[in-house]
Amino acid sequence: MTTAEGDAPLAHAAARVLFANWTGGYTVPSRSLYPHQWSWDSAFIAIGLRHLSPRRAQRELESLFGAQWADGRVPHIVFDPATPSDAYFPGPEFWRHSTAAAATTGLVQPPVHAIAAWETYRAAPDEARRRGFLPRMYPRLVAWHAYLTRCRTPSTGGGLVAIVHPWESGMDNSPSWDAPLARVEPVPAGTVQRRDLQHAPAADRPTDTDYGRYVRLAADYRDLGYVDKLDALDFVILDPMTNALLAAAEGALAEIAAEMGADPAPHRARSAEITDALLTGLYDADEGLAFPRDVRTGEPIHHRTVAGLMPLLLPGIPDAVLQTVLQTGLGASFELGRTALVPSYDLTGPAFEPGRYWRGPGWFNTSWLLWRGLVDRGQTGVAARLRERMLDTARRCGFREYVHPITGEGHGVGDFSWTAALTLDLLHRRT
Ligand code: 9WN
Repeated sequence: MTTAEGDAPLAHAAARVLFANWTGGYTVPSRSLYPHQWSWDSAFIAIGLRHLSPRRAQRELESLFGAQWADGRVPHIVFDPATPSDAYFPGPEFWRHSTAAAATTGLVQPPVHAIAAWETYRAAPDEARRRGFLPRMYPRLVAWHAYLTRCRTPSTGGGLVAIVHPWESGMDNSPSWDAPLARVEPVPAGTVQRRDLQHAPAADRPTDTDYGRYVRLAADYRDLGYVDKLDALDFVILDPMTNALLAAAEGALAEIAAEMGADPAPHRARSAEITDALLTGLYDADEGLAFPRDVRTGEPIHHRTVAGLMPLLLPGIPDAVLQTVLQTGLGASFELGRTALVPSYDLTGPAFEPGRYWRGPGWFNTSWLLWRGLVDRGQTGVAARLRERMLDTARRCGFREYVHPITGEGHGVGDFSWTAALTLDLLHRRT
């Protein structure tokens, strides 16, 4: 796989970011704002890194799974012991948990890892076989998905897995979480140390009140010993992106199992099960997209966000659903392929803010996931347009964390790893 000649400067610039953010065993999302290893970031990073160094991409995932808990969960942050513990808040002292490998948080992030492992393997199968990459990763990936199924499936959730904190959605500040968060008492202002505001403008980041609520929820979960007593937690949500990714990741596990001579059938069956549960429990045919469901109230949360388009990732999506969700994506709320990046929140919605963290800006990872879903579902025309817009934006924004969805103006930090990694992947893969 090679990039076209004219794209060489962009490919080199992306590689420079990934090399600068490589720590020796994994890649930090950002040297300033996020100086540790993040779970779903590492999966996206591996997807790009495999084009530069398949071995580093393998190590990226192996290093994350080296901090996997005994119960199978893959922590959302693995703390770098060499980085001062107050460089990021909440740091290791707050979470109070260490595995044999490192101090970690007790939360998780969306399960993109099996997809990343399969793509990483396919970039250099011989090297991967020599290093025993799949035999090492497969049981760990199985244990990770088993944790979600065993511990995160609420009895009233129709078989879907739940998240217990906005940070677990990856779309931390989404308007979808406003109503469930309103039930949460923020910790007193003085207990939150906003390290993030030293690196990004306050207008791009969550408010102090929301931060106080994030910290309260995390402290409550920690004080329960990170035991998933789903009845005792305030924030328990069935999120469409998490579940669509789990269905797609089970599809990737089926490919990995087949490659290793193991039985792929249980993974295909699980993927189909989650797909059915998502279409029954979260998809709204009249609105043309999926909504999260609040397990505490049993009600859907009617905000139109990019997560609602993620049924496009489902390997077994029925054609009628595919066409409907695609029309929603192309419509006024998301303008898919016509904006700089796919907006994280409805362009016409009441809570739309084009510069604030997950309340409107476009992000490379969610846009890439939709691109990838469209390619896999054979929607190559729309996928090609989306890819062109993403590459234009990457050329102009300096690998920023997120951008104004229409103008492409950069927000958040620069030299952000998954922006660089996914740009590189787009350059290497024609639609
Ligand atoms: C909390 C690292 C992470 C991403 C998330 C993004 C942001 C952290 C924060 O940064 O979250 O996990 O401090 O805001 O929302 O998706 O994984 O890049």
